[in-house]
Amino acid sequence: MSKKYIAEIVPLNSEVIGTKAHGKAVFIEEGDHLNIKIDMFDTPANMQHWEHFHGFPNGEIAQIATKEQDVNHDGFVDLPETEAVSGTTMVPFDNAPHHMHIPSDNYPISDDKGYFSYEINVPLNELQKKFKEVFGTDDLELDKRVIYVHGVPQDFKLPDTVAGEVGCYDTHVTLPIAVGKIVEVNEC
Ligand SMILES: [Cu+2]
Repeated sequence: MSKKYIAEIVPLNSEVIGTKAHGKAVFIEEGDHLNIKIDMFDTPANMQHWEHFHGFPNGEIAQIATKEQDVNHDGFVDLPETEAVSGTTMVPFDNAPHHMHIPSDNYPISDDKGYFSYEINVPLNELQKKFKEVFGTDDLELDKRVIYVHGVPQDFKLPDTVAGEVGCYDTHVTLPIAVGKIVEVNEC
């Protein structure tokens, strides 16, 4: 039996970045594969966008961040500020989600209209095995997760109060631009 999940992805930080990134994700778990399709519109154009699901390893249900999470009131909800409601970065939607290698240049690139379409078929048991190594459980619990899309251009002026460097990647790469709650849908 297959399982299907979707996420309606809504803008975050749009007032300050000047574009309302939005889109949709569809996850279909069937047999030994997880098929993932993400379509994004109106993201900052012509650049790579990190995207992942985030969540709480303890099974708490993640919620999407809103303006409320801008606890230092600098106008930006940065990556560390999302953690209170959304948990931690878990699985990347890059060219190999089952490797769970977060900092990389293997994420999708938006076109000159800010659109990108991402699709991948992930070997589910490999992803579950890696997920267990990192988080101690092989249950992805997609219905308790949220999806984030990140990234503004390097020349975009971000205040020094914006945090969230990951490895050698700076806050332009990790700034959240859109977020969506993943929900299971019953198709019968
Ligand atoms: Cu993320």
